[in-house]
Amino acid sequence: LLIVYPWTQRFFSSFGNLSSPTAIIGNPKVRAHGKKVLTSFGEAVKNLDNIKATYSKLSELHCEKLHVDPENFRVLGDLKEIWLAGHSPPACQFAWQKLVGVVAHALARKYH
Ligand code: HNI
Repeated sequence: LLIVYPWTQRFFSSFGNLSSPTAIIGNPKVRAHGKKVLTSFGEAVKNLDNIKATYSKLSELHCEKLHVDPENFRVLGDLKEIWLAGHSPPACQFAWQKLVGVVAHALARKYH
């Protein structure tokens, strides 16, 4: 996300050196954050029947504190999908597409 859509770097000014793809890939804060984001996708899978409540605090954070354009949620999901396309069967990619839609919608909830 930070490499393909460099304008997203403005949200991560506290992460230190994001000056090149190598710097981004080697940045421990970026790696730790990526783990947090993927962990939250895991929470979504465990709570599909209660996704809005599960993502309520995160939606508040991204909407009211960070003011992240919700379009970026889908962008992040699409990038992960591109990665998956080279590493998993079509059924897995379809499931991921569905999950990204659910998570992006739940994250964007506080914007409405
Ligand atoms: Ni996001 C923090 C999950 C998309 C910018 N984000 C988080 C945290 C989780 C998370 C989890 C950690 C919260 C905490 O520490 O309490 N973010 C997600 C998920 C998606 C997503 C599941 C997408 C589907 N976040 C985005 C996007 C941007 C974004 C697209 C910006 C372009 N997120 C942030 C920023 C933070 C953040 C900025 C705070 C980082 C920090 O630690 O300062």
